[in-house]
Amino acid sequence: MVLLRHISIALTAAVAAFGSALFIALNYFYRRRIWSPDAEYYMIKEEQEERGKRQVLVLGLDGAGKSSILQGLTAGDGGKRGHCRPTRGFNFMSLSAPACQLDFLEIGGGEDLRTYWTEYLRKTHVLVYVVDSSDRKRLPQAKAELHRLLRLDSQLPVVVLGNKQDKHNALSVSELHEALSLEAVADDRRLFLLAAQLGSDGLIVSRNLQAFQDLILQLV
Ligand SMILES: Nc1nc2c(ncn2[C@@H]2O[C@H](COP(=O)(O)OP(=O)(O)OP(=O)(O)O)[C@@H](O)[C@H]2O)c(=O)[nH]1
Ligand SMILES: [Mg+2]
Repeated sequence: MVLLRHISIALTAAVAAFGSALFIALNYFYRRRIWSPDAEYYMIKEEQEERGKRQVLVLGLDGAGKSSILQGLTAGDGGKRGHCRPTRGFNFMSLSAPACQLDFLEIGGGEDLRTYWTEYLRKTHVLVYVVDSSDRKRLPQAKAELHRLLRLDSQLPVVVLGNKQDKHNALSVSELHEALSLEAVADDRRLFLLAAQLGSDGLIVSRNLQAFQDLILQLV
């Protein structure tokens, strides 16, 4: 009888000790995994930077020419170029530079996809915002979306590409500057507006493609 009581006490103590250890272990495990947006933000950016990768987010209204520009960036190096279908999600392209790898990520510009844009801002080193310079009717919308993004991250460097300069009704760079209210952007923001169009052998950016790539590399 006495022996049984000892066994029962020993068992109870063992269960209690095991329970406490489990409780402490679970507590430690979950405390380390509490989600914090800031922590995640810095972790992702640091991880990318450690691996020598920089993310360039490519946004703009549907039809602005984002996918074509990604294709056009590599066309000069023998990359293929052709008609792009509307992006129904994401589109990804990498360029290897001597110092780092540039990961270009396009998110489709359809109205339903624009809600995802902001989620990717935090992982991004440079924003390339593409505007169809000939789509005068939708320029106010393009401007509103751009300024929404600018308000969300006051530090992010931005390159605005005034695309489709080959079209007869395209706004010039100075007209685009005004139409997009870029004079209202804070002076300390690193923001550039460049003219662009697609040529038969790839993307043509004001000055030249190398200057565009060098600019991105300076900003990342
Ligand atoms: N004339 C002219 N057409 C262009 C130029 N750039 C793109 N396009 C055309 O514009 C259309 C839309 O181009 P996309 O690259 O698919 O546009 P997008 O911004 O990726 O559109 P979504 O993926 O729907 O958000 C295509 O028919 C392209 O061939 C340009 O510089 N000049
Ligand atoms: Mg696209």
